[in-house]
Amino acid sequence: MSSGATEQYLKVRMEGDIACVTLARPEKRNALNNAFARRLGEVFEELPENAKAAIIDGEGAHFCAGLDLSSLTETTAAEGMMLSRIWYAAFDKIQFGRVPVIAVMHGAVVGGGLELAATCHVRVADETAYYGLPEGQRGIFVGGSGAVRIPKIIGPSRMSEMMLTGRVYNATDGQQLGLSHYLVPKGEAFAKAMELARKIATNAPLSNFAIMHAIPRIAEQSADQGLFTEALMAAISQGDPAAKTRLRDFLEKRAGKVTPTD
Ligand code: 1HE
Repeated sequence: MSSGATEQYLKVRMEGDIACVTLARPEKRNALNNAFARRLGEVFEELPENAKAAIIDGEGAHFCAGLDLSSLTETTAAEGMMLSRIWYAAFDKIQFGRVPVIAVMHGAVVGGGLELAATCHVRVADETAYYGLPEGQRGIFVGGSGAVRIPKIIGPSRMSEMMLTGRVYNATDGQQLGLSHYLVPKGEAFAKAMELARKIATNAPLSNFAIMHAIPRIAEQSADQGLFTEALMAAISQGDPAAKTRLRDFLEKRAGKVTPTD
């Protein structure tokens, strides 16, 4: 259910077949409270039919300052548990939704903001981006799926160290660690994300679905089960008419070759 109070925090627009979702609470550095997090999930559930990829960015100088800390001052343990469940549900709708999602990161990508970025399939940063998990300093713990998603990117040891010491990684470090897949000059991340989104949108929808849904699940399976799941997904995608057309296009010299980038 959408809430009038949170509508103003999220701006959604279509650029062709790309859905652009902007966190728009710059006065609080795009900090997410419960209603905001819930609405974010709903937006991804309700993406327009014609959307083939999506981009999340943040208004102002920062991507996202994480959890709105004012929402924790009076909460009980039981309410805290429910808060996490709201974030999990919302973030699942992003990671396991209908279309691949690209995060555009600049400025602070911290706490729940990093958890949100880790949920996205592709992450583009500009050189102002920095990454931190200040939960240790705030007396709390990650609660928006970061303990599951972030170690898959940087490893549990590095995540623990970040949280224990309050270490902040800059954009160059973040690129080396895999927190970003692309690092571009200041102000150019959205354009890069749009270029990538347009490329993703030209893939066969079933391939995109398999990449988003099968790869993270196979990573959780034993090798034996993972290979079985992979073979199923490969067989289903190969059987799709879109695959047959694309394979023929290549064999009959109508499709591009794989070429090195600059
Ligand atoms: C906030 C929040 C927030 C800013 N909750 N209000 N996240 C953090 O611990 C990060 C806390 N924020 C910061 O360290 C800084 O605000 C920033 C580095 C992100 C930005 O600094 P700056 O100088 O641009 O802004 P500012 O002056 O610090 O903040 C502007 C306003 O936003 C100010 O409110 P105002 O009423 O005084 O104008 C801040 O209080 C407010 N603000 N960040 C609430 N996070 C599901 S569990 C996830 C657990 C976590 O995410 S823990 C990490 C939380």
